Amino acid sequence: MAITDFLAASDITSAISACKAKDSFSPKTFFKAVGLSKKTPTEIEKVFKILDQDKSGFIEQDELQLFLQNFSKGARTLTAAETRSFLKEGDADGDGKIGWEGWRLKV
Ligand SMILES: [Ca+2]
Repeated sequence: MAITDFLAASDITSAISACKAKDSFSPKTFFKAVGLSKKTPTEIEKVFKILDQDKSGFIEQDELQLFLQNFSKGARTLTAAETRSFLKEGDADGDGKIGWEGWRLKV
């Protein structure tokens, strides 16, 4: 299962090019641009599982840093500041990683 199986390639391309500049990434804007905001909870859960590369049940900081590359291999990594603020927004219980609850509310 790849993210491109249920998101339009053209949406992914434009979402990634919209945050090409360092520190211009915003999770909310990205999820909207890529069409994820309109997806069903099941599909949103699938994306969560793809992002959780080591299957720990959480999206940790190192996985978050590679966030964009799950959508497109050639995409840049998130900067330290972007990773930090993304984590802060999705980390509902303050344990330093994003669990399913925080992710679901975020998207
Ligand atoms: Ca993980």
